Amino acid sequence: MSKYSQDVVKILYDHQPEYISGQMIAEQLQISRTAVKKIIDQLKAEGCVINSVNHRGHQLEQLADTWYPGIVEQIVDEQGFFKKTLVFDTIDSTQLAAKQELVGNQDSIIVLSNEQTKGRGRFNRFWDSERGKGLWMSAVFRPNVPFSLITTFNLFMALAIRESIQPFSNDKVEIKWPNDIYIGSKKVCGFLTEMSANSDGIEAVICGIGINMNQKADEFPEEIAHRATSILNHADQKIDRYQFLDTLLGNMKKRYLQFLTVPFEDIREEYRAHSNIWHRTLKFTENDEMFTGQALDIDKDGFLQVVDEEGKPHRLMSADIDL
Ligand code: BT5
Repeated sequence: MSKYSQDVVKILYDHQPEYISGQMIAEQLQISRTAVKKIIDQLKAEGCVINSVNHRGHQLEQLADTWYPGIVEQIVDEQGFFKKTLVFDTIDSTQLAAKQELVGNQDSIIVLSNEQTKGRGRFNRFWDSERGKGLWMSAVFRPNVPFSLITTFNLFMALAIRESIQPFSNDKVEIKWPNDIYIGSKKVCGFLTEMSANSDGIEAVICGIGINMNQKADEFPEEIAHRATSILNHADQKIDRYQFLDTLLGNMKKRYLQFLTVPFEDIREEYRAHSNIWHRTLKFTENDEMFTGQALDIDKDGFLQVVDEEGKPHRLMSADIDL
């Protein structure tokens, strides 16, 4: 791919919905019109929908299913919260890249990749991260708060992710405490929060988010097909990844500032109302112990209050729940 293709796609993006002539692009980049035409043909071949009309030029209608770094950076910059953006075509895990990148600085960072070859969930479980189908992202935050508060960070992020997916889905989007977002009985997103600390306290909080955006129902690997879904499966049209990223970053910023300023208690009712675990018998696994029970409530510190079949109460900070 030509080294100018990132510039050309950015120029087309900035001119939306107007047409821009090949001549003008050529002049801006100081390359030939033939070179511009070649790059535009390449962009079309990789999936960008570009209308090219004689005497008018080119108009970008839709971007390809890929992250163009210049456009991602612009969206992140306009949100005015994250200071650094890394975009990969392929990587083992955005979470690992984020952890490397946070050392020796105080930056808040966004890491995105078109695909992950070793995407990971909790307890080192695999996370299916196919090229061009989802949003595979890690976000580094720098909260200056005591350790004890960090447990509620996840709960604020759950609300941010849920409310970002909802406008794109025709069906109800719900939180499955503590780490999943569901549509109906299937998982559309898994996220995890990790912490890096040093002798001064919390160095960073790293939130890894995997969201299935555009997989068709038959495109998931067999082992997860029965319990995974994508937003597309609940929408009338393909999800515009850039519009989705913009929405998500906006909500993450809003919820993060809320996390810094109000206790979980203030959003507890909202969290409860958007959760899918109440009034049903569930299987819980906590530290290799399995039991059946019902979730009764979430307390002001974000712990789940559960009663098992024998009537014994449990207060859970984290667990796996089978719906
Ligand atoms: C999670 O773990 O749900 C957290 C997943 C976090 C992934 C993001 S992507 C960006 C960043 N970089 C990474 O390497 N990770 C983060 P957990 O609750 O442990 O769920 C893992 C389980 O979900 C697996 O054992 C599968 O059963 C299932 N699973 C795997 N891939 C899936 C997918 N794409 N959609 C739905 N379910 C999936």
